[in-house]
Amino acid sequence: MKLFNPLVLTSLLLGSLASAHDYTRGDLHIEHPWSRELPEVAPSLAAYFTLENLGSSDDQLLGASSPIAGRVELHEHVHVEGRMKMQAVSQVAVPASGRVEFRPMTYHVMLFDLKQHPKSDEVFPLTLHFARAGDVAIEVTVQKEAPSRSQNHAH
Ligand SMILES: [Cu+2]
Repeated sequence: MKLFNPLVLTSLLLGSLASAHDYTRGDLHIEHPWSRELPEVAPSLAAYFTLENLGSSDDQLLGASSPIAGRVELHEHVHVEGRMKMQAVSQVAVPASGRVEFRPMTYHVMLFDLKQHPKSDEVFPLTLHFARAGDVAIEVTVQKEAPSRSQNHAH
């Protein structure tokens, strides 16, 4: 007798939602949060999205948290002596009428001490902490490849 596996169903449903998704809180718009699928042994993972501030007041992303990670940091990539390395930053400015891209080789949210390794087409919760907009809960879609530009700006 074959039992239907509810995990498969969940994954199919999430898969159909895995195209562009976005969030709005006040003047703040968060586009298509995503993360690349990584092997189980990966010690950390990175989350990416685009922040758009449609208002006339500056905001700052101060940090983030997730139930799947023991520690979450905001990171940027910098050139140091001709090599790219990443380093933690205490905040990322989201200026009025401005747009900040979190994508590979620029800003990213870095999750450490992982309690789960989400697979492609699954989502995991992430809460972004903003100085003005407050806490915004989003879901990060895990995908095998980086989203295309058109997917990123599908709205
Ligand atoms: Cu990093």
